[in-house]
Amino acid sequence: MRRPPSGSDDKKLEEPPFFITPAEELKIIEDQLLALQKVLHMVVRTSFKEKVFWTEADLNVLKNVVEEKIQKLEHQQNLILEQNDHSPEKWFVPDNFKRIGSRLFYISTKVNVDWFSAKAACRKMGGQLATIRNNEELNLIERKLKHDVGYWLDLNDLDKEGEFVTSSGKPASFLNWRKRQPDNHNNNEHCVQLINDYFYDSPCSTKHRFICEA
Ligand SMILES: [Ca+2]
Repeated sequence: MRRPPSGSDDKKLEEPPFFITPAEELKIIEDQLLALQKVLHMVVRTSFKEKVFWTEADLNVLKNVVEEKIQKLEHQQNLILEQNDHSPEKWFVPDNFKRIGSRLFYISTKVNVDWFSAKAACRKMGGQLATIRNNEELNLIERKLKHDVGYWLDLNDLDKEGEFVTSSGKPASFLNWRKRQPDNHNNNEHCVQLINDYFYDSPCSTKHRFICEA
C-alpha cells in the first residue's frame, strides 16, 4: 500500500492528494459506474416527448458512449481486484487442482487404488487426501462426483479403533456417516470413503477413486 512521504505540514500542502488506497479507488469506480448506469437507464427510458429533443440516433450514440465507459470502468475494477488478491491459492495451484467453493481439489477419474496409494498420489501432486469441512463443501464436491462410485477421503481410524482422524492426526471436524456406519465390518474397516453424499468406513485395501485437496 502506498503511503505519502513523511515531511512537514507545509510540504504536504504543496503535494497533490495522490495517496489513494485500492479500496478508495474501487469506491470511486463504483460511484462512477452507478452514475453511468443511471444515465444509461435514462437513455433507454427516455419518453416519446423527450425524444423530440433527442433523436433516436443521438440516443444511440449516447448509449454506446455510456456502455463503453461502463466496460472500461469494469475492466479497471477487475484489475484492482486482481492486483489486490493476495490469497496464496491464487499464486500456487498444483496441476489438475480446481477450485470448488473456497478451496482447491483434485478428483481422480478412472483409476481405482487402495487408500495408501491414494494418499501417496495426492502427495505426489503437491496436495493431500481431502477432508471435507462442512455440508456446503460436501454439496459442492458431490456435484462433481459419479453416482454410486466411492472416493477415498483423508479420514481413517488406523491408530485407534473408532477414532476417526486425518492423516496428520487431527480429529475429523466434519462427518456425514451413512446410516449404520461406521460399522467396522469384519473388524477391518479403517479408511473412509465417500459414496453418494455419505461417509463409509471401508477396508483400506479396497480400490476406489479419491479426492485430494491442495
Ligand atoms: Ca463400513
